[in-house]
Amino acid sequence: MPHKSGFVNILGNPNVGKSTLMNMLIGEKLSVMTSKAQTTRHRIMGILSDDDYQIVYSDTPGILNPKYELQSSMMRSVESALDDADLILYVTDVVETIDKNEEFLHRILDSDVPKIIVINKIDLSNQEKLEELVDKWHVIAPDSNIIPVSAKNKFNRDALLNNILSILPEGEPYFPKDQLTDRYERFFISEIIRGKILETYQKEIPYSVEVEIESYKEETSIVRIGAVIYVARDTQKGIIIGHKGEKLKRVGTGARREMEAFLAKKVFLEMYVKVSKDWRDSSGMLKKFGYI
Ligand SMILES: Nc1nc2c(ncn2[C@@H]2O[C@H](COP(=O)(O)OP(=O)(O)OP(=O)(O)O)[C@@H](O)[C@H]2O)c(=O)[nH]1
Ligand SMILES: [Mg+2]
Repeated sequence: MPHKSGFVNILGNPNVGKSTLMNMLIGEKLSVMTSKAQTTRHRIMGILSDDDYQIVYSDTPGILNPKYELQSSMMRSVESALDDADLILYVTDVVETIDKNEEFLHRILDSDVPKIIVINKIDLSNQEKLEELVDKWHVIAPDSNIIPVSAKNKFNRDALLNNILSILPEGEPYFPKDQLTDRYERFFISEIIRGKILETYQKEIPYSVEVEIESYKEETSIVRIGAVIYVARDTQKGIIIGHKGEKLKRVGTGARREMEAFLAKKVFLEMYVKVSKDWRDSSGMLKKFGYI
């Protein structure tokens, strides 16, 4: 069998389960998944290799109309994923209405790149409703395959994988076969903390935070990590820390546990909070954080 390889880019509206889907497909918890929209901020590659193929998935931020510079940068990474795809997985779910962000959907449907419509979260639906939804998608995207899945329950993974493989072009691998992603450990460490912040705080806070790993020292039996949590306003600092520092402590404990599982090593984590006024609109700060 000739070797197949290609870029499979995962696109869709916020919160439909793109990151959960990529993690299910590669079998690793790489990309942060939370119940809040706009969890993913960067394009993140997850590579799945076998003897006969290499699939380079890209998880991307959910599609939105940018209101500040950070969101514009998030949308640029979505645009880049439209450009270099061999195959697009357009993820929707059983909850959202089809007309959400129709304009972008039609840009995807009108492009020459092959696409698969992935209907996620079918565990929340029933047979009858799902059939209706699949019928609707057949009308909107007559040239695309439509695969219902439950990324959370790993339901229909094989059907989706086989479909992807049947469309993937022949070619040599792009990356070494044991490579899992294009990002370094530090990135995932900072994402673990950001994920805990998304889970712990409400309203504007999760969207006003960025995490920077200031130091990372690996010793024989422990990894020592120093992290800075940036917020956009003075008042947000107190909210992050919480009464007697309890909230931040909770974030730290949860993050440390997850890091220990990820690194398979004991972790000592130190964090402090810094105000960087309106960093989401500061090109200098966005550059520092790797958005531009
Ligand atoms: N019931 C159910 N929930 C799911 C499924 N897949 C994902 N979710 C949930 O949907 C929410 C969003 O999942 P994410 O994977 O973070 O979604 P996303 O599309 O990456 O979101 P953004 O990065 O914000 O654009 C989380 O609470 C997931 O647990 C599924 O198959 N069934
Ligand atoms: Mg995501």
